[in-house]
Amino acid sequence: MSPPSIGEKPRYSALRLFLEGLRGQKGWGPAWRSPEPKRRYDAIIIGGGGHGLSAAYHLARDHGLTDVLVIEKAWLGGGNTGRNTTIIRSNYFNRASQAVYDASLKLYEGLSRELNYNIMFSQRGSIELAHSAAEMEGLRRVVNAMQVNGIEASLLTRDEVLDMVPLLDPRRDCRWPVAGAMIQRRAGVARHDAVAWGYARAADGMGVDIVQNCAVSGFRIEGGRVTGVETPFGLIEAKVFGMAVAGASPELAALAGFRLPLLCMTLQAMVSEPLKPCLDQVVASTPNGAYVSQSDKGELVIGGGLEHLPSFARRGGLAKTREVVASVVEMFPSFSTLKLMRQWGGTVDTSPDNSPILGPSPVPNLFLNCGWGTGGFKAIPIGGKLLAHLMATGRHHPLSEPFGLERFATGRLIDEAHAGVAHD
Ligand code: FAD
Ligand code: PYC
Repeated sequence: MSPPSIGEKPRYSALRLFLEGLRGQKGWGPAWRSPEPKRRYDAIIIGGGGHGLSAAYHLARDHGLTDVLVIEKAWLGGGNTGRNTTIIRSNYFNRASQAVYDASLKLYEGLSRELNYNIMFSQRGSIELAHSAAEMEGLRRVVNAMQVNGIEASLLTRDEVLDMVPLLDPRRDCRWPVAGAMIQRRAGVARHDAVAWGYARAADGMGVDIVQNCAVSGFRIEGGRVTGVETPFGLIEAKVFGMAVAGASPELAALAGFRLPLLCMTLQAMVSEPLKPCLDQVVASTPNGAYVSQSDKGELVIGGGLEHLPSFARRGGLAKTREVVASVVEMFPSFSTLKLMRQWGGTVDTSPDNSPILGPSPVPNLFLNCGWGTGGFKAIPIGGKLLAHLMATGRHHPLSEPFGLERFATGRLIDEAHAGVAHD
């Protein structure tokens, strides 16, 4: 059986997998092309992370715009998309945020099938712990706010939590006693690289060009509009541009002549040596500043809060690593014997209200998708869809309307500082 040509939906997948196994997996072709870019496109997206690739996919699929180029400085998904701890949930406080994140969660639920690419979405539930009656009251407010808007979430008693997560320290007099929790059962984790690769393959299949190792180093602006971007291949022109570059957003904005209200900081994560399955949910404690889940390989995937220093170093500091490990071990004493295997960081673009920026930039045909900070992996499906809508129509989709840049002037902020462990 010959390998499917690029973009062709592989049929007979199980048979193909079996046959490839017999011949040592030698028949797989690249999942997307690596074309030399043309001089001119209808649309250019800067940034080949999840949001940029999802936007390219939606431009082609939802709007029939296939003369599209994605330009990536390094490798696809090598930014925060490939560095995050993959938590997908929609337990946010404001109605506008809940609408965006829950639309994204729903898209994730069908994504493996839609892209014909296994993103390994595991809806194992996300538990947010409370350690006191006052913290329980805070969680009750979030659960109420979600239920009012028709989004599933519920409270767990102390006994229910300890039943579900037996490795938590059950003592009432320990440093972080369990008082109860909030659970969103539809929440979970997915394979981050697969999300980027799945979107890349699907977009490529519809004719989108993807170019890696190609940094945008400048904008050509004529008559107040962007007409092209400077790249190692020279100037590449287009009618409309989208920017989805996360931690590089302030730098790119400066090249286009405007400023963004974003601070870039390091968020780190780490994994332990692999263990037999022992933790069935994602467990987070915002008060304690740590969270943990178990990967399919068995490693504990651990993270904590931001390093509150502006930085572009994609490596967390030892002080924060220690703090996070201590927090996890205080909650799960039996994890204290584990070895830490790897630690890394990503540059996250945090906005003043911990909500993303989606909308037109001050340059009319350049549209923004940024400011997701510590929480944008869960939003990749919807973030791309909303950027594509902006680029194709020049107008907001109703879901992105509240997230425009102008909210920092009007004061209509969407405060999500307490929407999770790394969100403040
Ligand atoms: P990126 O994936 O960073 O993609 C941007 C791309 O733009 C990069 O590939 C970069 O190389 C490229 N680029 C930059 N400059 C240029 C240029 N000049 N020219 C061309 N290309 C350029 N979110 C969650 O929802 N759940 C989590 O559990 C979670 N955990 C996290 C844990 C850590 C440690 C980190 C760092 C982040 C975490 N996040 C989480 C946040 C999430 O990873 C990001 O919000 C999300 O991945 C952003 O996706 P993106 O596509 O916008 O950015
Ligand atoms: O968005 O759920 C999240 C998250 C947890 C840690 C970092 N981001």
